[in-house]
Amino acid sequence: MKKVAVIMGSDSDLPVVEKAIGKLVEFGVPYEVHVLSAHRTPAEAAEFSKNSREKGFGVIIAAAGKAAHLAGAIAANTTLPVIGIPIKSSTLDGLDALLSTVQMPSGIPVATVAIDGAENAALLAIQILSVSDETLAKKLSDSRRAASESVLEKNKAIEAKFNA
Ligand code: RP5
Repeated sequence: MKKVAVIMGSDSDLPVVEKAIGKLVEFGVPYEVHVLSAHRTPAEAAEFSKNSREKGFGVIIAAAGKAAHLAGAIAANTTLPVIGIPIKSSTLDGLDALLSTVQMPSGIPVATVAIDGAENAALLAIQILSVSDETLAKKLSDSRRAASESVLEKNKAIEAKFNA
């Protein structure tokens, strides 16, 4: 199976990024985690991206806050799918990171999830890998079914309480 690269702009992003790592672990998807910055280590970030396909990665998740150019800078250097997580790490509550991540020019896409949406970033990465992996596809549909059942159970309890 292809690996998922999880890149964050600073180790201060880890508390959010850990939720993506947790999902990858839950689904048994191989991954690597790195701290690389579009601004502080631009050469290393570009180098990693340029070699990512050859190194066995299938998807890259890039998390950054403030003027969050990391996902875009990575996408500029690879044709692998890149998923951006805007991190809420500034006085602007993550809106700065959201716009910096999502507003890519035509030709260089970044699939951007919600501010701090690390879990969805991992799920999207897993869904991309599941296109060519039946076992992963089955795990995803099982997980969706379990989530639905849990909501239906909660609905039953609420209905019993209020709709006598
Ligand atoms: C961004 O700046 C990082 O992704 C982080 O969200 C934010 C703050 O970084 P630190 O100053 O905490 O290292 O590049």
